[in-house]
Amino acid sequence: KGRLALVTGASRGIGRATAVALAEAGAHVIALARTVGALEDLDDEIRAKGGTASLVPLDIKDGEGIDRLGYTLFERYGKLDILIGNAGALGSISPLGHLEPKDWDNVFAVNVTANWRLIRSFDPLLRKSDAGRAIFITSGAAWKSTAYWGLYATTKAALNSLVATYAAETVNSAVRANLFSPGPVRTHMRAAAMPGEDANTLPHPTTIAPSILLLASPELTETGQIYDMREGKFISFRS
Ligand code: NJP
Repeated sequence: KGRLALVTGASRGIGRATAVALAEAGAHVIALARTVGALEDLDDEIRAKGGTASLVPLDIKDGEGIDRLGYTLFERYGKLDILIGNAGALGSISPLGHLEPKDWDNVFAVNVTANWRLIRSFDPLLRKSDAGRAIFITSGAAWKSTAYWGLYATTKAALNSLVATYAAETVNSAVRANLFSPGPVRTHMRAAAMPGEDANTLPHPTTIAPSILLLASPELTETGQIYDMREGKFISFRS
């Protein structure tokens, strides 16, 4: 309650459900994505539920835009309590030899570089919170070696390493940084990855969001871990 949360990729899917759940729990949500209409729709839903949000229409690849958001939030609030690095890109599911360099660069920019820019800009604000929480959405693909998933999997493995490093750098502060692995969820990205799959068999994003909120709680002590939604517990990626 009364906490300030930034959610990237808040326009649909897991990010949108998380933004709504945070607002319902009393946080003011800064909702970032590219699609303005979908952000406005999110704002309507949050207001209807008695919550508040600020909308940030931005391409997460715009590093200077992320920096400007950092300055703005610092001036306005002086801190950030919760950072949810959720925005993600899938890229092509193709043999490594068939991937296009443009696709490779784009998926790295969204899944890895943008999350580093978020850490770079928001680490000082998270440290100003009495319980800064950074949560990044990874994927089990990172530690499986599945043919044709190499681009997405490699970016999520890099994200895991990035967040583990951030956790190590903040271990003596009040900041806790963890990864969240949702397993298959009924979203646009999953439908793009697995055309023909019966989406009704998959959990809805609204059933995932409460577990993400657990990682945002001030009582959380773990850091540098992966919370596996399907196992319902933290798994260490050093094991
Ligand atoms: O994806 P989707 P999910 N700049 O496609 C935003 C991971 N995950 O909810 O910009 C700014 O419905 C996009 O907004 P917009 C996955 O890797 C999923 O499934 O308006 N925002 C939208 O809000 C990802 O990290 C599954 O197009 C950008 C959001 O990102 C996270 O969960 C399994 C952007 C994507 O919504 C959320 O994915 C798993 C940009 N350049 C991990 N590019 C699963 N669904 O099964 C995209 O293990 N966005």
